[in-house]
Amino acid sequence: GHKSPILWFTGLSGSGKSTIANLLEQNLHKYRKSTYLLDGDNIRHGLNSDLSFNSEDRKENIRRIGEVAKLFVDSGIITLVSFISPYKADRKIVRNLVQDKEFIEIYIKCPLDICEQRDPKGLYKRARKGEIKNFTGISSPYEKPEDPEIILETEKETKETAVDKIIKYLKEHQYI
Ligand code: GGZ
Repeated sequence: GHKSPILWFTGLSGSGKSTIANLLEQNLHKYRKSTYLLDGDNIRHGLNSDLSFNSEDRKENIRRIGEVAKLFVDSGIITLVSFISPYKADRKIVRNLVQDKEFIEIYIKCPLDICEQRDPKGLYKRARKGEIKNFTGISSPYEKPEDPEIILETEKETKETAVDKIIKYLKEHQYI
């Protein structure tokens, strides 16, 4: 089988990245796999607490996260990474940091209007009022992945179905 991969989740705020990544992590533990989840809670509040949401800082955010994810992969841990990561070029840079089969891009696809309706933290509402600048989808771009390994459509499928699809992929490609 393959070495431990980076499972790179990308998508809009409110698309469901963290929900699916968390559920996937629980599921992988049933397969007795070691995992680690990098997300806003443990990175944006710590290592990257000096970074904002302008394009330059988002680029640096993803660069550092990529380097950290690479270290985890070297240690043999399945590394789940959940950030908007809006720029194609930045995701490409991370992909090129590791071996071919070690980067699995998972596009959490969900229309902006649905993400905006969900608005679990009220951030879209604040962005529309201009209280948050550079908000992805509103006042800052999101560049869709062109050729992701996996696409999950969270307005059409449950989180359980989405996780099952990832598990199926990992089995078929002999990661688990
Ligand atoms: C987008 C923002 C912003 C702006 C704060 N734009 O839904 P959330 O709250 O929990 O997830 C979003 C998170 C995005 O941080 P990332 O590190 O994933 O972004 S990136 O990969 O682009 O660097 C959102 C919150 O932070 N948030 N301000 N302006 N999301």
